[in-house]
Amino acid sequence: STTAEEAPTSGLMALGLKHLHCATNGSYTPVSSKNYRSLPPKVRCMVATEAADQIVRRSANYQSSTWEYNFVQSLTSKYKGEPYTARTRKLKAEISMRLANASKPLDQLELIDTLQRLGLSYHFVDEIESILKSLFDENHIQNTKTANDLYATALEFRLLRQHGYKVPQEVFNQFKDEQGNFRAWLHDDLKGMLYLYEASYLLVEGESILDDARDFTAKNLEKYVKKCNASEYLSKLASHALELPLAWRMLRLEANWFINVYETKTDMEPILLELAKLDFNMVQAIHQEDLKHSARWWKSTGLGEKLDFARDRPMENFLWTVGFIFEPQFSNCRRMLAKVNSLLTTIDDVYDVYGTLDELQLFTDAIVRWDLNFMDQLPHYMKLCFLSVYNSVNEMAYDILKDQGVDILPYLKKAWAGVCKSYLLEAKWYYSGYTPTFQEYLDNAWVSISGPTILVHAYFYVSSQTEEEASHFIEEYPDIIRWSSMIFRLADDLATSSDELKRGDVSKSIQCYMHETEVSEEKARDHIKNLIGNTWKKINGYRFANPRTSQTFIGVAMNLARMAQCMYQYGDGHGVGDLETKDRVKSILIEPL
Ligand code: 0FV
Ligand code: MN
Ligand code: MN
Ligand code: MN
Ligand code: MN
Repeated sequence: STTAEEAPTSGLMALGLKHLHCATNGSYTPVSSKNYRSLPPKVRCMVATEAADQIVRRSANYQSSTWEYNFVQSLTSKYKGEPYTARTRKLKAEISMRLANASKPLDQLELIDTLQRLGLSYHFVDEIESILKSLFDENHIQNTKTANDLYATALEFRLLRQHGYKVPQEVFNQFKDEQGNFRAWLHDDLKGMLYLYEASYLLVEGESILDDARDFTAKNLEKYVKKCNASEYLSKLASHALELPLAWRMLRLEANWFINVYETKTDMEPILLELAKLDFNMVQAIHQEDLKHSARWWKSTGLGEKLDFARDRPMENFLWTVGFIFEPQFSNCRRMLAKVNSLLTTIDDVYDVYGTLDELQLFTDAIVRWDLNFMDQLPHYMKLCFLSVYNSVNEMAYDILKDQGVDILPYLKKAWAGVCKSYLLEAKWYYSGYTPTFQEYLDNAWVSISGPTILVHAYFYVSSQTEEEASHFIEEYPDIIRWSSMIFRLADDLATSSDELKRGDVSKSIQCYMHETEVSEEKARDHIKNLIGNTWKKINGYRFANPRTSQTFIGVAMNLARMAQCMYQYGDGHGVGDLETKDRVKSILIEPL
């Protein structure tokens, strides 16, 4: 695999240039220096050989934070304490009874589905597990004659697969005719079609029945959505599903959306709605405290004020953590990950926007050695970055050492060294005007998106393990880390690479693919979208193949991919922050239901 040390250092480095910097705003600045002639045409930069204080650096012109510090600190919620916990206890007990006493499996499955969509299933983990296990053990889905009921089959299939039971895709063969086409009468079964569509996203590589099912249902649902009354319950679910399937959606946002839709359902159950709203608001109250804590920490670092070139995004960085893991008991994990996200966002801008290649090399060395002695070589702004990473990460390692008796510092250091080396390699590519092959790019880019760094930190905060288990698991990053980071990377490139290239940045997946295959940008984007779909199949496969791996951790890894698809659904929701992100912050973190 590619490492920073092997990075191409030809081009500029060979010219012996000390400082090479792009003009601000990514605008083209003609350079008269005679050294310019041998630069690759893609590098449109200004050469500054004079003193360091005359360096002209790139700028991303990021807007300042949308959210005032004082506003964040003023957030409060009344959904705390006894009257609310007592009420939820009562409602939960009633719903548990219902789960146990439902007379037919289909009733149980429908209740489980509704609980999941309302964001409530984490309260009923054991009950749901035992229901699904017994349905799986008795081979219910194949023994029941549900030949006419696509809806029931698809629902059971999806729920079982979501919970790690690999029921065979062949259960859908009964809905196909002799030619292998889905039967004609299914076109009128909209509910069945919708449920088959959602179920088809639980596929693994090579499952062509499910691939076909997705194409077939997508096509028909699209027709349906166009001609139907958009306010109907089923229409709402269908157009929502076509936009992004359930399996790819960020859990909290989906719960918030579904609670509002469920309220309009004619035969909705008030007890479920009441618990859903109450629980959402109580969880939001906990998230608000985590957010306030994270924002205070970010302010205390001073990085947002001192580093003008970098994104100042405490709210967005925290929102990601709610996407990664929302359950109330994981406050520590969210607070820790908000720090990791903020440090990564800042340092990513150091490498992509502000730093000179010489500086970046020094910074990478300091991180790789994890050595304070390297500090005095760094420019002032990098001292701030280095020491804040060094202190924060050492403190995280200390927390785990104290609480679990395991020394995780080697793994955390390795994760930071890895991401910084991958950042440096991209910087070298950029400054030398080099366009990597698509594969060469991806081999580095799943690391440079920061997914592995985030997930390594998360791993130790969501599952407790012995030193041996930990080293075994994390020594070679398990595939799930690679796949979910890959989705993160591809989703990010789809949304951010246009701006990145305008201001001056390395070619991203779309450009590398276009360069290599000479296809149009549209074709390249389609290719990337397909790749995202295929990578999800690998994630699904990983889950079925590794039932003993911490399910919480696998959940976080999947949520990383989901959160990326959410954040970049309509553009750069992280960097530009005031798109849909603003509404999402409001509905998840600010406004109770
Ligand atoms: C994405 O920005 C970004 F901010 C990252 C990867 C760092 C922090 C991660 C989280 C907040 C979850 P950008 O598009 O600039 O990333 P690349 O890798 O394309 O430079
Ligand atoms: Mn700033
Ligand atoms: Mn960047
Ligand atoms: Mn970057
Ligand atoms: Mn990007």
